[in-house]
Amino acid sequence: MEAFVHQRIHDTLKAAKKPLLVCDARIDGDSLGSALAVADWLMKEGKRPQVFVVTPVPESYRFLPLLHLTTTDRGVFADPELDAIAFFDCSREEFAADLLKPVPGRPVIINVDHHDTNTRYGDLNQVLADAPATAEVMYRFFRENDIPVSREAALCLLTGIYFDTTAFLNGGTNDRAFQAAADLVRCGAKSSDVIRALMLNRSLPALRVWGAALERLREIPGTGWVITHITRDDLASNGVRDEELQEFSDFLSLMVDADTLAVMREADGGMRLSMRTQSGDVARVARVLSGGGHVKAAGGFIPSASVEEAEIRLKEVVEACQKQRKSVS
Ligand SMILES: [Mn+2]
Repeated sequence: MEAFVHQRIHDTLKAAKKPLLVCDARIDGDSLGSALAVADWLMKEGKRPQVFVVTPVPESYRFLPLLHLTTTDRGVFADPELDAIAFFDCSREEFAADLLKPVPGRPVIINVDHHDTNTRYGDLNQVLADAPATAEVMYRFFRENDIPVSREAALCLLTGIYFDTTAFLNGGTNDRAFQAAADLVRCGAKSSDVIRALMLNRSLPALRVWGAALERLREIPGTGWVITHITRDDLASNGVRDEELQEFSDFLSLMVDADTLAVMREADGGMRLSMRTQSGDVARVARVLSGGGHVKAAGGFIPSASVEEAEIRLKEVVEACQKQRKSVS
């Protein structure tokens, strides 16, 4: 089935006169890398695909090729000539549905992802929950369809795999991540370029915000969870953009001697929650808190709450989930 879907997606994109590639609402190395790798192939097929991004591509991804194909113009969805729209790493159906509202024709909707919470909203769905990254799904797409992987496409796909596995450190890292990465390095992707750009080059102000969050680390009593928070003021007073903190919870989960941790960030209308676990299941907690994700890495949202209120609400949900789990096992 997997190979069959890869072929169908290949045939659809190859036949498309006006394909549109879409990155997730929160641009990250995985959705962007996957879309740009496909863009690289389609360019070589003589097409000029557009890559839709909700917000401008963050500075840290400037090393990627083909960024001139990206657009933040929602008008691209109103083009009557669109005949294929491919979503990469977009697990939330509402996000896709909202973007698709102005589409006039009936393009084929392609949905490539690795989040188990993905509802398979496309006409063609390649959702592989055991894949370490959507970029790894796309790596197999290239191999399955005998598409040559250019140096540029290899760099894009390796970026996706590095991003989602936090450079092979987090719980989502598996043999497939290493296998794909080895092959992509053979195709010319430079591993050190990706690591430096994505993982290491932190600005001093961003590290100061990390410092503030490290100082606030505390346990949620009786749950085994460790929590911290980042305020709007942390970002504003240091002149740090939200995107510079993207991997903070991944790094923290590697450093802190606790099974599960949560980072709360003040956001519009409430607290955004990023959770990581070694042996638990944060996807369950995320589902209760209007979020989603993977068993070991998930996110949620607690509306109109202060730090203290959000922490109380999180504790309630964690305890309820732990109780449920005990009664099941
Ligand atoms: Mn991903």
